[in-house]
Amino acid sequence: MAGSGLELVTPHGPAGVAVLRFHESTRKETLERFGLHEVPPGSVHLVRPSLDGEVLDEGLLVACPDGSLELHVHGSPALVERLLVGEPSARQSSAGLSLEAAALARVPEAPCSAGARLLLDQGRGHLRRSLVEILARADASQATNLLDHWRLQRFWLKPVRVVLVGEVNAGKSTLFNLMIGEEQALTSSEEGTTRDAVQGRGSLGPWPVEWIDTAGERDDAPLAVERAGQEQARMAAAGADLVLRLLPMDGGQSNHPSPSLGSSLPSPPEVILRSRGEQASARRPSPDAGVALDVLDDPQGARAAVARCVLEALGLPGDWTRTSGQAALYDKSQAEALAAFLGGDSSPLQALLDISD
Ligand SMILES: Nc1nc2c(ncn2[C@@H]2O[C@H](COP(=O)(O)OP(=O)(O)OP(=O)(O)O)[C@@H](O)[C@H]2O)c(=O)[nH]1
Ligand SMILES: [Mg+2]
Repeated sequence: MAGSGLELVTPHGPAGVAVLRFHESTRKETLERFGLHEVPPGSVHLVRPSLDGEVLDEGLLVACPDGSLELHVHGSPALVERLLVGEPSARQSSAGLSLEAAALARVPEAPCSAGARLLLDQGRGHLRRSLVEILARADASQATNLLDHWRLQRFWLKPVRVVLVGEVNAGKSTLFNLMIGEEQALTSSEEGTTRDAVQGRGSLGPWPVEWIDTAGERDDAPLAVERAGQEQARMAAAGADLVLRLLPMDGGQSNHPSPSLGSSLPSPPEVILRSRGEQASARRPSPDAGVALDVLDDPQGARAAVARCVLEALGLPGDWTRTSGQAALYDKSQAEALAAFLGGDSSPLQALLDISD
């Protein structure tokens, strides 16, 4: 696995425990993948590695003093192989690839057809031509235009990640099922029904969305498994693009701690929603206490209200198309290189262009 950023440290073959090491250079994306931000050296975190939406196992992520991260999982060869083969940087490492080849390598991963078309265009050299022009003419407005579009179109390449949090029984799983359009999560009037985070794919207008339902919050969770689920919910929320906090109409606290896990990075934006909206006329909370949803009696209205909240909070238009054959950024490193160019340093941009087929 040399060069892919992930290697098996323990011997191949059946074992009690397998240890996989993520190279220091992939630290940031690895932490994001597990819903974590910065973690102190020597710390250990419970994680659930997943592939294409399926949770593969429960494991421990260890932050090593040298900056690398180790994943300790059960040593089943089948599991280890899936982790190695499925590792995103192993499948689509863009290191050493030209702008065109790296774009084409990502097409199978695109979460929507608009994203696939965007990548195919860059495979035909549109981004290269635009970046060459930007450098030759010191064209700040073309650079700014590409960056403005990246802010939106990045969600065609990696879905918007929306995490539902809130106290037990608030109606998170009911809302989750509504937003993905199927009964994937278990719902019940019993508190503490959801114990593991559940992921499901949906879309809002042109934007693919990864919805994540989580274990509810309560101070006196009786079982360790529920407390682990609550910790997992905090980790998922910290890695979200948007957190939706669901509170019942007739109560609930909106002042829970932010999900930053003590990181110095900013917390994701959070929007308050109120379930059991049918009680709104009887007990109307203050106008700034959140958008009321009547999920059971008016699912369509509730869905539309949540869609509006999400799009507005993230500044995403409800309708967005792109003319084919246009240049577009498709990786954060390209956006960073353009930002450096606008700040007066063109060397990262030049480095992107230096690799050709
Ligand atoms: N009347 C009414 N009931 C609702 C609404 N949304 C959810 N419920 C009911 O509230 C109960 C709890 O819903 P869940 O979706 O399981 O709640 P949860 O937040 O996922 O609960 P935990 O998994 O225990 O944290 C269920 O009986 C739902 O049918 C709503 O808008 N109105
Ligand atoms: Mg639930």
